[in-house]
Amino acid sequence: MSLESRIEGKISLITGATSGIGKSSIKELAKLGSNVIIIGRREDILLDLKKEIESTYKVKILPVCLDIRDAKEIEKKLGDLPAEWKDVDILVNNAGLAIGTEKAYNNTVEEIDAMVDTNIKGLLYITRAIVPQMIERNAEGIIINLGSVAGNIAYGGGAIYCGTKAAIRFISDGLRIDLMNTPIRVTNVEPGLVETEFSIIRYRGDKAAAKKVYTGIDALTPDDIAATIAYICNLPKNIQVPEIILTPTHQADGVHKHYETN
Ligand code: NDP
Ligand code: 8X3
Repeated sequence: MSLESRIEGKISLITGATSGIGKSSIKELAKLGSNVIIIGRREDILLDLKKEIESTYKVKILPVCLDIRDAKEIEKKLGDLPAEWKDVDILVNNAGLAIGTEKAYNNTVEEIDAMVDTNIKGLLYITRAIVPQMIERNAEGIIINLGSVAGNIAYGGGAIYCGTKAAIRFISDGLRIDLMNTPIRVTNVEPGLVETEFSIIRYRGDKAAAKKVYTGIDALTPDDIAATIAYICNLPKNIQVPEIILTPTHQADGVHKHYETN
């Protein structure tokens, strides 16, 4: 291991680990020697990732297939973790999604529920399942929440998604205050455009429309965000990064983007 690691042997838990930023984050944390609990709904991908990461890095991976909207399933599966996996030190609340680009009042009830229940309630359910044991152990825990530039400025066609990311901003800020008297640090990571499956889901499977979002702007990669997450997790224990905004060079904020057309 060339980079000095402060998280070697620690346990990380990443939600939304089957794709994009979450998937890249497994590798970056494993590179630093952290064992990782990986959560998502697609079990086949979780099992493939376990094989791939364990054969590449000297770490253990524990796949936990669950839907973070289901509070009972979270309590059961995280409550039943094997003893050697119970002491989670690093929590990456990454799972999230946007559906559609229509006006907020035209989203279906199912779509509204999917965004609010995953992005806000799921993050809170996971947080309440993990943080108390960090406090009990007086652990130098780290909580990384995936917010977005969309949480800092609203745009039309994204009101619900932007609202959920604004909620994450305030949840992160409040949680940081709640944990001020502990060694636990809380960071809200707020990326701009990152090329992942995110837009395929937003455009309901229309891959051409999704590709257009990232064409002509040199978008961020999931590895860019994962490297930043690993950097924050590996900082000395006296340094907290309350929030970090990362955008592609040609994006100024959640609204202002410059696309090359040629
Ligand atoms: P992806 O669509 O590539 O990945 C999303 C992940 O979330 C998948 O692993 C998916 O796994 C998981 N997930 C979704 N719903 C659930 C659920 N109910 N229970 C468990 N897991 C779930 O997107 P990104 O990697 O781009 O997004 C990751 C985070 O980053 C999100 O919170 C997103 O809002 C945020 N973000 C993304 C940006 C971007 O431009 N891409 C920019 C700013 C923030 P599975 O389907 O297996 O359950
Ligand atoms: C995702 C980035 O610009 O699509 O959070 O809102 S954006």
